[in-house]
Amino acid sequence: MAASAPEPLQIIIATSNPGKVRDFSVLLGTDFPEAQFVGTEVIGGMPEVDETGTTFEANARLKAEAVWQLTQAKGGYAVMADDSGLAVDYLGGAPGVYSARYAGVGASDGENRDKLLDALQEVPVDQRSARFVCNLCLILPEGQLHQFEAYCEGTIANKARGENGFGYDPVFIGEGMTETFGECSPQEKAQRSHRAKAVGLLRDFLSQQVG
Ligand code: ITT
Repeated sequence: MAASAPEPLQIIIATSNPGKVRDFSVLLGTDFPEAQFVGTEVIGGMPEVDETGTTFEANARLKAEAVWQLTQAKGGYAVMADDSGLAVDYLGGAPGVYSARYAGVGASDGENRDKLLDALQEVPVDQRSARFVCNLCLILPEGQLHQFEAYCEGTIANKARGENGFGYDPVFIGEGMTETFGECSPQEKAQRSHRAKAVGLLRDFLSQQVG
């Protein structure tokens, strides 16, 4: 009798950010024969997690562990959490892990962007370098933990441009580009973003696990 194909790994994407979900839907759509990605609805929604870490790695782990604990009643799920943000050199790496709450807890993306543009007013283009950071924390059903971190270099624009993406996309110009990520299509962002590169590392890992 022919051996049956292994079941794909079911991976819960542990985020409450709809912008990340949209990015992941472009990035995870193809090329993942080893895995199936599902939302947090399978565990009743994303829990509140206090992001008390001072690194992207620590906060990604806090989120992944909180969701992994909730899967234990059902078993069988892997979990992937994303902690990400923008590090601006002129600001000593700020907003960094505080990117989502740069203008205060509950601040909108627009308020965070305005605060950043204010902080960089009059700063010349050659001092506006920045990078997006993405740390993905994967916890396998049996509890083994793996983390993947990637970066996207760029500069901060003088004003917000474009309606696409989320967060700081309208003020971020990727290296070698003239448009902001807010002016790029989701597919163009997916060719170069920090999240795309981290997903590439995850893809390599998963294919080695199975291969
Ligand atoms: P979850 O914790 O539920 O995933 P969150 O928005 O709180 O959602 P983070 O703590 O990782 O997630 O904060 C990420 C922030 O960094 C996000 O709110 C944006 O402001 C910014 N950011 C991260 N990736 C980005 C991207 O691809 N484009 C624009 N801004 C991004």
